[in-house]
Amino acid sequence: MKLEDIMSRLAEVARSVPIHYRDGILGSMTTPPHPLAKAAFDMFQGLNVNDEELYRPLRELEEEAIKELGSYLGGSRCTGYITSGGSESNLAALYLAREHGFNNVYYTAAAHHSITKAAYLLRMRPVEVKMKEYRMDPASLRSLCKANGPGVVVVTVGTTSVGTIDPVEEVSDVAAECDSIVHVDAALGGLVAPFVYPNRKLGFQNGPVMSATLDPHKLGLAPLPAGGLIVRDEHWFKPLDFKAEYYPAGHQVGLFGTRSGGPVAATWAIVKYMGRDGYAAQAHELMERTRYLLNEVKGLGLETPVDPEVPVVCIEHAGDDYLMRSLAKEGVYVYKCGLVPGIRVVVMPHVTKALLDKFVSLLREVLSQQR
Ligand code: 0PR
Repeated sequence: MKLEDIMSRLAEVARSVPIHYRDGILGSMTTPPHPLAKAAFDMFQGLNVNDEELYRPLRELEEEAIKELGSYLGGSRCTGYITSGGSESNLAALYLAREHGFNNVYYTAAAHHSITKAAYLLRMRPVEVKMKEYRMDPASLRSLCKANGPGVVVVTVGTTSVGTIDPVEEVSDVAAECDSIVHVDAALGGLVAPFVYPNRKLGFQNGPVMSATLDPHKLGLAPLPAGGLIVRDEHWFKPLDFKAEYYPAGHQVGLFGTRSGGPVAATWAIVKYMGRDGYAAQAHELMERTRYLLNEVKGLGLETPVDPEVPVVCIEHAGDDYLMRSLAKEGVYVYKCGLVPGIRVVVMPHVTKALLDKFVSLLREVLSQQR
């Protein structure tokens, strides 16, 4: 194929799909990456972090970035690695739990589907815990773990469907009673909740919490793919350090093989640039916009199943599929909530008040046509 034909086909595809900076992407947990993160990504994209003999300094950047992210969740000696996303982090976390002897996976219906997927892949036993107001019910966990025995309890800080936070402290207390451990899925909420609710202990401050998921490619402003698996300490991480004779260093880190230095360098650069203060300011701004949207939604006579604690707004509606498709025709893209009938908006950094206003007025129009 000729270069110009290749370029024109690529341009055609780019025009035919929605792109954040041009269109109304309101339901996705992705956002345009920061230019600094993109530059760092490009510098190291072609190098394999897993070749530690050659690229040890990249692994050091990775460990620094993980330590910083871990500190937001109350960790002080954290290790881990940059994964391809929340799904890999959750899979790796459950794998660690299993290797340390925990076979039951306690989760709620609001947990991300990557949890039940991981339990299935790892042949672990999923045990569904009841919820109260879309949050894990510690009393239900207590009776289930007394009946089924120890396991890994998965709590979510910022649920995918409705934006709630499981009661991490109470759940950790119950987990301790049951000789169980806790994995915190803070894929999205990890860069919001610690700053907006500084008095809550959402992570490693709780003894049974051994691992957490926190994704740089969601609110971290890193390019895709960049997930974060954060582990309490070296001992817990050990099963992810695999022997690999053919590598000069003789071992490799993580569930998969070659790992690009791009996501690692990008994450390190943006985490150092934003830091605790930068992410805190972003979190407060996003929650402010979230409250604005909640108010507008109420103004339309619509409801949310619960008040969200992170920037995820589920707007209840029985005709969610119709709403989603009608909005998409007008260039505004939302998702369905999943857990309850309704449409979901994620207030990501590119989702400005102007974009929210456009969404609300379109929604008003679509609803009036439906009536
Ligand atoms: N944990 C939680 C709490 C999540 O919300 C997600 C993603 C994951 C884990 C898995 O992360 P990865 O997708 O990085 O593996 N939830 C997003 C969502 O449902 C996934 C997504 C993102 C879907 C962008 C579509 C999309 O365009 O919104």
